[in-house]
Amino acid sequence: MTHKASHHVLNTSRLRVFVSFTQVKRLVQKVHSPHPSLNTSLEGEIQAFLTDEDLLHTYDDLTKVNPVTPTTVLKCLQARYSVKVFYTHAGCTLVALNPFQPIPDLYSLDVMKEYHGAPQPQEFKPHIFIVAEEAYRNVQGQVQPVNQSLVVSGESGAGKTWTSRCLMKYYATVAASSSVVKSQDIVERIEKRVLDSNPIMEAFGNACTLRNNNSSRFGKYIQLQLDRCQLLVGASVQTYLLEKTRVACQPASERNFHIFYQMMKGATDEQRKEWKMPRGQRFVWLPNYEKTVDEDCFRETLEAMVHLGINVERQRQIFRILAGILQLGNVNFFSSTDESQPCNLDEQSKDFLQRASELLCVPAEELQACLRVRTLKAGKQSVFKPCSQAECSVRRDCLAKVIYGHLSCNKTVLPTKHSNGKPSYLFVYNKQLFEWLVTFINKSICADKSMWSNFIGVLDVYGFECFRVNNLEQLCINYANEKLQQHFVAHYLRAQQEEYVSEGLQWSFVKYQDNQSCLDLIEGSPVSVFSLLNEESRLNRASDAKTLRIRLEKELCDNANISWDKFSKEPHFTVAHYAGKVNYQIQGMVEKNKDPVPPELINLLQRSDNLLLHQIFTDKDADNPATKGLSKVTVVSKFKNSLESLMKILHTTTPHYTRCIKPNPDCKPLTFKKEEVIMQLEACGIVETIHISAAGFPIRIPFKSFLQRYGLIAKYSNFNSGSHCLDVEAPSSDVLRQEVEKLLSVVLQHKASDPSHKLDSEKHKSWVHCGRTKVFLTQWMLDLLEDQRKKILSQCAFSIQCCWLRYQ
Ligand code: AOV
Ligand code: MG
Repeated sequence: MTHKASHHVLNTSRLRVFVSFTQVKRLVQKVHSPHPSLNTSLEGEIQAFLTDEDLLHTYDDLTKVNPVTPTTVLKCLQARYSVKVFYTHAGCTLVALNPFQPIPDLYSLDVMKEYHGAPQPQEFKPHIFIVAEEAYRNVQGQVQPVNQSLVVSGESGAGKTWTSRCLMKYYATVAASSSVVKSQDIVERIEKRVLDSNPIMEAFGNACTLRNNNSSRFGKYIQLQLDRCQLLVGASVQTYLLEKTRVACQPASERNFHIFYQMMKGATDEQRKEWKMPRGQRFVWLPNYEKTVDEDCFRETLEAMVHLGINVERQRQIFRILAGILQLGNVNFFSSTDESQPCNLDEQSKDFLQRASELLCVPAEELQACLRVRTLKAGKQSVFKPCSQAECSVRRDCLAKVIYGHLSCNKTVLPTKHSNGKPSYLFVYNKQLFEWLVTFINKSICADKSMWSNFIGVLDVYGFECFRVNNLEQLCINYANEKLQQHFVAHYLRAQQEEYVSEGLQWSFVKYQDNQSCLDLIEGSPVSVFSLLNEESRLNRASDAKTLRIRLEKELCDNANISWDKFSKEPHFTVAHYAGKVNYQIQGMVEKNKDPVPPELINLLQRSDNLLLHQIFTDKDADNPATKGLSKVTVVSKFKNSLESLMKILHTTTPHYTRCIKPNPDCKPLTFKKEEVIMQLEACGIVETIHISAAGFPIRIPFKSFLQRYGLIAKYSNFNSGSHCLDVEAPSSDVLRQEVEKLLSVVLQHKASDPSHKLDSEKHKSWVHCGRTKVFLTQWMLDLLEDQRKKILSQCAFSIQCCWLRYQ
């Protein structure tokens, strides 16, 4: 064949031919908009004429892209995005591209039913509902029931919270039980309550940031509790480190938590009066008030509160507290000319302080005194020392944070090492208005342990963040993302490869990026960023930022993940995270880690006439640091411990990973920026995942369990000359292995006899492999086995019925 300019070279995996350009164009158009009269064989022929590039958008699994490189994967995702296909499998993970625009009917009830009802949902177009359904079917596992975790990851604004909501809606629909819960005279179906927990938690825990208008400022792991019939009977929520500094300090161009804006925008005239918020009143702690975001929906939050049983009186107490916080933000202090005297307040500030005191139900003079004067105890005597202007502002902010962040008492017990070497237990308090709500929500939706047998957990944490200025909050957020990445690497990449080798499978190792050294840098022992930060927090030095910077540089210089810009004036350090480099400011980090609360403030709040405030701050427990004042446990220690418990739970479940990708930094609808996407693909190791998955077997079942479940196929199958009973109790792995191989050959023979399926007997080796102790299967092979098992069971049921009728 000679090459002519007017002809086009088509290179497909199936054939390589020369055809005229117009011919190709016509065919391509036909495939892209198939005509009803186009019969399938013609469609098949056309497919054969198309280049790999033309077909890219049809690859529903990235493992089909050939060769798998970051560029080909990127092209495939881009091609799919351009035809509005947002989900693509990447072997064992699902990649979800954010459309940044509602897509009609993508998540409708009918679509849910379709995926739920399908015998093989995997054969349908990739969708988050496939992941949901797979986990749902896995709970009543092929081998044994097992808890499932749906881990949704991705950077800020990628779509994690959206995806988690979709997952929860799916289960609330397909696993709906008829159970109702009654509290506070409200009878509500449990599914509704579970879903209603979202708007409340998002109102109090989400905010508009530079990266996402509805950015989660806390992490959450929600366990959906299922009974033996697989019905949703309850749920429980665990939350992680709320970024409470946002209450009193919002980064430039960002906003405070949604709830404050919802109140301001949705209040009735009567409420405005009660909350002392006249129309037009501006609050310092409500920046970017003009910006409208979809989440400013007060009505929805209120309705959800009612459904969950937060009665009107409780709601009143909550909103008065929130209004009090806002008033506090407008109080300014001015240095006194006489240093021995407390700072002054101008008339306006006095007015706001008065309003705050009324809303928080504490005496105004005492509130003023607490903010301006420090009480020092010297033996039995008290010495009073006026605070500087800066100290007064810190105290004001601290009061706001302690209220928003310490309004509930949620006690966790953590094992610690006692000085005598024996473990002792330390009480850690996560007290937050938010936590109070979470505790309340849990009471409202959690089922009794006797009612549920398994759970499906949905994990949605804050995504990786890199701002111009990053501090302790970003360090914690990015550390959480490192932990999740490690779980992913350990679970899918490392474990899979190691198991192949130990089971004797032919396997060439795929190199992947292990983030252990970054985690060692952050949390390792004996020396790490966290350990040095904790030590500096304990030592209480005046020049903490400077000494911390010197110590970090000296003691962590061996770790390649940390670096410094020698010319920077501000003390800082740079960490090379798996998702990119982040520069952290050291100034203020030690103080944030200590999170100190002046005892005078706690003392004041204990005397509040607001029942909710009073109740929390007068907790009788002697160990309660809210009542004692200073908490000895640092922020990073608490966070590390809570993440470790999360990891323990994740390790006991079967994980399903969804990687959300943010296709452009400006959250523009249907806009795909290659540079943005490729960075995310590389950071999360998607290419390595595809390499391993393409050659891998996601399902592995020990020989004995395999024979116990599928042995009946060999016994009852027509393909077995003379029914063959498999020896499940065979003593050695070798014998069991032979039995498994026999069974597999029966299954494949059976399939080969099916005229609608062409079976390449050589190819079956790529679907199944017997290791030393386990069978390794692709999803396709597992579905085939399940299918045959089901058929045999229904045949058996039919025969039994016939026998019974005859017997009658
Ligand atoms: P995140 O949870 O990953 O960020 P979100 O789930 O809040 O991100 O998604 C950001 C925004 O993208 C949402 O508010 C929606 O407007 C839009 N979006 C996401 N997924 C979809 C979808 N499938 N269809 C339509 N719009 C979508 V952060 O919480 O910041 O890490 O801390
Ligand atoms: Mg989120």
